[in-house]
Amino acid sequence: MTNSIYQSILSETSKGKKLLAILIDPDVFQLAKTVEYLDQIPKETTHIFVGGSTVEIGKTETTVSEIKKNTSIPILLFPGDVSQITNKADGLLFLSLFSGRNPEYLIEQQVKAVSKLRKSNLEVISTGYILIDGGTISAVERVSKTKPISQKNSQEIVDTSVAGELLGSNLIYLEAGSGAKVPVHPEIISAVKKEINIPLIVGGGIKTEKQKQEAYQAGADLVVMGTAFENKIIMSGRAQSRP
Ligand code: 1GP
Repeated sequence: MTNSIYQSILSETSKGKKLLAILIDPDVFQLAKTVEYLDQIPKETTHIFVGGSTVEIGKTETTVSEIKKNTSIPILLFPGDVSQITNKADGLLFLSLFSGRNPEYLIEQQVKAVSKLRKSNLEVISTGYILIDGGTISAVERVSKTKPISQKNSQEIVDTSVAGELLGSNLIYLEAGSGAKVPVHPEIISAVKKEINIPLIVGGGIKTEKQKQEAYQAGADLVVMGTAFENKIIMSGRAQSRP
C-alpha cells in the first residue's frame, strides 16, 4: 500500500488548491459510454470516486476497470459496503459513518473489509463520513438505517467532525446525500473547517458552478459531484437523481 494519493491531497490543499471528485455509481453507469462520459466531466477533475449505497456484486470492478482504461485520473472507491472493494482501483475511502449509531457502518463493515485489504495494494484513506440532512431521505439514510444530523445542529456536526479527526481520520466528508435538495450550508462548512486540521470533503446536491464555488469559499478542500453529470449524458432507466 502506498500513500501517494493522500500525500498529494495534503500537498495540494496546503497550497490552497481546490479539488474536484466526480462520483460514478456503478449501478447506473453505462460502460459503453465511458469515453463520452469522461469527455464531458470538468477538465479540473482531480479524482474519480466509484461507489453507491447498493451496487450489484461485480459491477464496481467492471466499472473501475473500464474507467481506468480511459483515464489517468486517480480512482478512489467510495463503497457502500465491503462487497464493493476491488483491487482494480487506486485507493479506498475507508469510511466510518460517524453521524450514525449503527455499528454495522461504524466498525463492522470495516472489520469485514480487512481480509480483502490484506490481499490488495489499494491505498487506504481513513475517512470520517458525516451524513447531514439534505432535505430528502437519502440512500445512505435508508441503507444504513441511521438519521442524518440536522443542518440546524451545526455544533453537533462540528463536534462529530472533530471527534472523527481525534479518532484518526485522515479526511472528513460532509455528505448531504446524493441528489440532496439542499447541499451542506456554507456556514456549516466554515464552522467545521475552522476546527479540523485535515482536508474537508463536501458533497451531495451540488449541481451548479455557483454551489461548487460557495462550498470552496466556505472551506471545502474537495467537492464531490455525481448526479449533475449523471443527468447530462450517461444514465438511463432511472429518474433524474438517485433515490
Ligand atoms: C453523494 O456526495 C455525493 O455521495 C454526490 O452527491 O450525486 O448529489 O452530486 P450528488
